[in-house]
Amino acid sequence: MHLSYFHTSEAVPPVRPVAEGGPDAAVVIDVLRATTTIAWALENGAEAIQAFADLEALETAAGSWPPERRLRAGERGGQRVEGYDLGNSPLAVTPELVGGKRIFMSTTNGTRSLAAVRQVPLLFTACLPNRTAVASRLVDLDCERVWIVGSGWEGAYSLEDSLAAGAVASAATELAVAPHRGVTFANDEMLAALALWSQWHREPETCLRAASHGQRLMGLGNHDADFACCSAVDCLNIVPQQREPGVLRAS
Ligand code: 3SL
Repeated sequence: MHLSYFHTSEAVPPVRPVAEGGPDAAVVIDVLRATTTIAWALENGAEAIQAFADLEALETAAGSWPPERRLRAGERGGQRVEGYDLGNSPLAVTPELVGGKRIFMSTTNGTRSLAAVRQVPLLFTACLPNRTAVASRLVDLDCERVWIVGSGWEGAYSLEDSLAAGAVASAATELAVAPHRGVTFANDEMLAALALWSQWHREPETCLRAASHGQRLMGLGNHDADFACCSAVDCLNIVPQQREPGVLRAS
């Protein structure tokens, strides 16, 4: 398995078909907080997450869904979009609220990263809670060229997404032993992410709090429970997977 890491949706190269050397799998990461919220929403029984880069498209799609079976989740600048059912906290997607419902979701950066790689044949989302589950799926499927894509913040690097990219790569390396073909690293960004994981793996929450987006969230109010949830490594087995364009389901 050949792993590449791209910090943001803006850094992702044009997606080519697999036959022309393009990726057969992509893993989107937005530790704080979109992909953590996606994992918990599916764990707690949401029917699917339908992700949108912009709110206008979200409104149109949500409008054609039965109101009793939909929730609209919108976040901009770390805060809930006015009038929406949900913002972007993994604590808010409780079984009582999301069970059986489709969540129409748009966030500042995470859903843009999903849009950037939606043509890749296998598309998963990862966060620290499900990083080994996702790595194990990549190994089991014998994926060859995998793009791990962070979300960053409006085009800029983010520490916490790189930490989780390193966490996924580290788990894949441990799991891809014989008879699997092992793991190689395709770019310096991937190697740097692994170094970051090796530095912080014993205290991931400290890393999330030190990161610029962690600081931004703290500036907006008390997010202690979000930090604890987003840094809880390997507590989920769920693997969110794109089943139709933009639609993620539990797998
Ligand atoms: O940038 C994003 O997509 C969000 O995850 C940011 S926040 O954590 O909801 O503020």
